Amino acid sequence: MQFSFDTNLNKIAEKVEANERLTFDEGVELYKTDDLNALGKLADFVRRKKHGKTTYYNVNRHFNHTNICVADCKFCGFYRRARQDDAYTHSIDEGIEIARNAVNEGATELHIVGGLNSKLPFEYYTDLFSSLKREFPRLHLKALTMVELDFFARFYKMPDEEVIEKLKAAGMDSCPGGGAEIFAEPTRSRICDHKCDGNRWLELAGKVHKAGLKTNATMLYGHIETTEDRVDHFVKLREQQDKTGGFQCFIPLAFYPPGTALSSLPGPDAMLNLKTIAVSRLMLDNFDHIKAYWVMLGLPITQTALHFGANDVDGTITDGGELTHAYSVETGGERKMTKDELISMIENAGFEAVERDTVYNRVERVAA
Ligand code: V47
Repeated sequence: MQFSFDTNLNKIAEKVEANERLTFDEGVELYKTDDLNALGKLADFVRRKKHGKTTYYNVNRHFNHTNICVADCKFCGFYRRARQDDAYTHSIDEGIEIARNAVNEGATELHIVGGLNSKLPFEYYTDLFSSLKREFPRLHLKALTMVELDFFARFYKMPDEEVIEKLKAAGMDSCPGGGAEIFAEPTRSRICDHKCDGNRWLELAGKVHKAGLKTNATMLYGHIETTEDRVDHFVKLREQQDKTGGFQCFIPLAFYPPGTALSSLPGPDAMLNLKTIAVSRLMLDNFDHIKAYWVMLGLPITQTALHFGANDVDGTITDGGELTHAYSVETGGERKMTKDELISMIENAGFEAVERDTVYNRVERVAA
C-alpha cells in the first residue's frame, strides 16, 4: 500500500524530527500543503513528545465586567456604545456574586475581560480585584488583555509599569491572551484601527512577564488575513517568547462573523482550523501549550485538533460570559460544558484528561 506524504514537506519533517526551528517560509509551506494528514502527523509528533497523551482542561468562569467600548473593532459583536440600551457595566457586588457561583461550582479561575470603557475610573479595577481576592483568596484572577493595559496607561496617564504593579498588587494573577488579533499591517489596521498595534501588544506582554506574571497569546484568524499574516504572527510571538519567556499558551481564535461588521465573510472552514492548530504547534517551538478552544471550534473539530498538536481545550467556561456568547459557535445549543462532559470529550478522542489550574499545575480534588 502506498501512503501519501507531500514530498515538499520532507525537509521540514526532517527539521521537526531534529528539533530545529522552522523559518517563516517553511511556515507558509506548511499552510499551503493539501496533505492534511502529513501536517497533522508532524504536529502530533511534537505534541506527543512534549505531553504524551495528556490533555488539559480547567474549571473556570468568564466575567465580562463591561461591554462599553470605544475601540470599534470590525470583528467584534460584543461591544456597545455607552448610550445604547443594552450597554452594561457590572458593579463590584455583581462581580462577587458571579465569582461566588463559580467558586461554588468548583472554579479555580475567573477570566476577566471587558471593553475599553472611558466612563470607569482606574479604581474600579483595583477595587474589583481586591474585593474578589478578599472574598475568594484562592480564586486565580486571569484578567485584562494587553489592549486594556495599553488603554489604562494612556487614558489614566500612568507608566505601563505602574499600571501593571497596581493591578498586580490588587490581585491580578495573570493575563489572558486576547487583543492580539493579527499583528501584521495593513490587516490589523483594517480590522481594528482604534486599538494598540502589534508591537505595542508585544511590548506590554514583555513588561507583564518582567513583572513576574504569566500571560497567554491568541490570534484571530479566518477573516481578511493572509497566510503570510498568520505566519508572521507566529514568528513575532516566538521572538517575544525568546526574550521574556512568559507566554504559557497559544490560542488560535476562529473568527465567528454573525453580528459583526464583517458578517458577510464565511469564517474559517475545518481545513483552516486544523491547519492553524498544527502550524502553530510547529512554528511556536518555545510555547508549551496549544489550546483548541472548544467554544469556538465546536466539539468534533476540538477532538480532531487534539490529534493535530493541541494539548488543552480550555474549560467549563461560559455562564456569565457575554463576550463568549457574542461569538461562540453552536455546539449542539450548548455554550457551557460540565467537567464530566469535558473529560468524556477528551477521553473519547483517545487522550488522558488532566485538570489544571491557570498556571498548569495539576489540580487534585478530594472526593466529596
Ligand atoms: O481579543 C472577538 C476574539 C478575543 C470575535 O487567554 C472573536 O486563555 C471570534 O482572548 N469571533 C477574546 N473571536 C477572547 C480571548 C480568549 C478566549 C479564551 C481563552 C483565552 C485565554 C483568551 O476574542 C478577542 C478577539 O480576538 N473575538 N470577536 C469573533 N467575532
